[in-house]
Amino acid sequence: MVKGYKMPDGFLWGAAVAAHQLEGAWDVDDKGVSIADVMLAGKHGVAREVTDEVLPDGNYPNHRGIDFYHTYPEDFKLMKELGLKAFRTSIAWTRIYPNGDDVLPSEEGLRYYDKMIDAMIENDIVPVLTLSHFEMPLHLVTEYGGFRNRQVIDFFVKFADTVIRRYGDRVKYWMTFNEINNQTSWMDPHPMLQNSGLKDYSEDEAQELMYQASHYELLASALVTKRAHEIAREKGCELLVGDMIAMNPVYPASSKPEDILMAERAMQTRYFWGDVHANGKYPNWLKKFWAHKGFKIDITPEDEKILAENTVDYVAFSYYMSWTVSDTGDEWLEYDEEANHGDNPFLQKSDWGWQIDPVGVRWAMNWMWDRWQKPMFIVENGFGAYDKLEENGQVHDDYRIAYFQGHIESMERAVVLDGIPLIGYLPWSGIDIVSASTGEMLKRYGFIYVDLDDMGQGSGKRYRKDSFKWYQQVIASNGEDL
Ligand code: BGP
Repeated sequence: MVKGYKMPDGFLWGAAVAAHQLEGAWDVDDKGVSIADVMLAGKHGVAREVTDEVLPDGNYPNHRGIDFYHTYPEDFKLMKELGLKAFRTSIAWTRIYPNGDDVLPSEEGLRYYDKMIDAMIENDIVPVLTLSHFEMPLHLVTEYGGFRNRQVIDFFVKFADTVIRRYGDRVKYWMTFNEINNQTSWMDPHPMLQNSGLKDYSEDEAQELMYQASHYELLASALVTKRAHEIAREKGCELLVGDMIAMNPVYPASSKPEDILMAERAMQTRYFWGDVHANGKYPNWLKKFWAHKGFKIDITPEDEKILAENTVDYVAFSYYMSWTVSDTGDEWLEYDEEANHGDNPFLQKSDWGWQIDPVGVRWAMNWMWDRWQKPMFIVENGFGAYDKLEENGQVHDDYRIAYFQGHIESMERAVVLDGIPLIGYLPWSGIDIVSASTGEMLKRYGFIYVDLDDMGQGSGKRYRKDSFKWYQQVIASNGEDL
């Protein structure tokens, strides 16, 4: 056993998931089709394909998920046994507004999340909600072009207003867009932009569209923060809105000054979304870069005012791995994940090639704190692996325990030794769910094993892995026994 540091009282130990990766029930009740519902399964090393309609013989693992839509009452009992104090999930926008531009919300959809939230609270679990976790109604993409269209901001704010008003008395922690910065690979854009035929554009055109859509998302995020604060005043409750950033520290490949400069620009490029969210303005280097590329981004003075006046209450982030870059000789330091990335000789990788770097958690938390000065919330961290269910129903996932030991230890040092305020730690994913990037079920992250394979075959039965007992003891000791 590793000796850790105790976390402050009230620290939220928990777990995190996302609606489209576990609920299943993709077309029941009033639900409309979301962009996640038209993503086919990939497999190890093969990315998921995106269509713009549901194909009759398509393989859509998230159509079934782990059937959490129906099983959540039992699953939350297991989470309580695990000792979770908080649970992060997302609201499927299409259960509330099936097409996104509907006049009225679905009462059936609203009632569903009423029950789910109540079930968490009955099990002494604090709900943490993401408004858009890689999801939006497909109709908004096919009819309006997704977030490339300013009009879509209003639909998102309306959706947010509806659910924050409805659940605000019971849910204090909200996040707008999951991993908003995961759209820096221009040709493999964020799901917000998918189905928009971006592959027909040149790399520069796609990049410009990505920046434009990002601006509208950032504006939507600021307007939701504003609205949530108004609702909190009206209702006399506390509502906190955070952004959600995928944090991958980018290190220089060597101590060569050019590599160090490139790594810093990679960090600036990956995290300007955080600058806007937390500091309320775009960095100068980015405006210069847009001008250099000839990009014309629609940002009005009124937009800038909204961004400046409505910064986030906290910075939520996911952390899985770090990256390494080297210089390309480009004077403008244009960062290109494909061209600049290399392996870090000091780190091991997971089966999916993700570099395992516990120390990076402490590095990243210090980097973000110095830059943004907002309380932080780790809302994802975990180890995707192939697990084996033994005949006696046990799963020996010591590799997952080792991953968590290292990462939690590093997080605790950032809190206790460096003095960084941290609201909680919500590892991904508590229970096995469908992988977002590959569509596999066999890339497992949970403390609870779910007996389903990539084709959705299996009993669906839940089993406690070895890591379940281990995490129980971490929570019970408030982080001291790792
Ligand atoms: C994050 C996403 C999650 C989750 C996780 C693990 O990027 O926010 O939705 O899935 O990564 O990734 P994957 O499922 O692709 O292994």
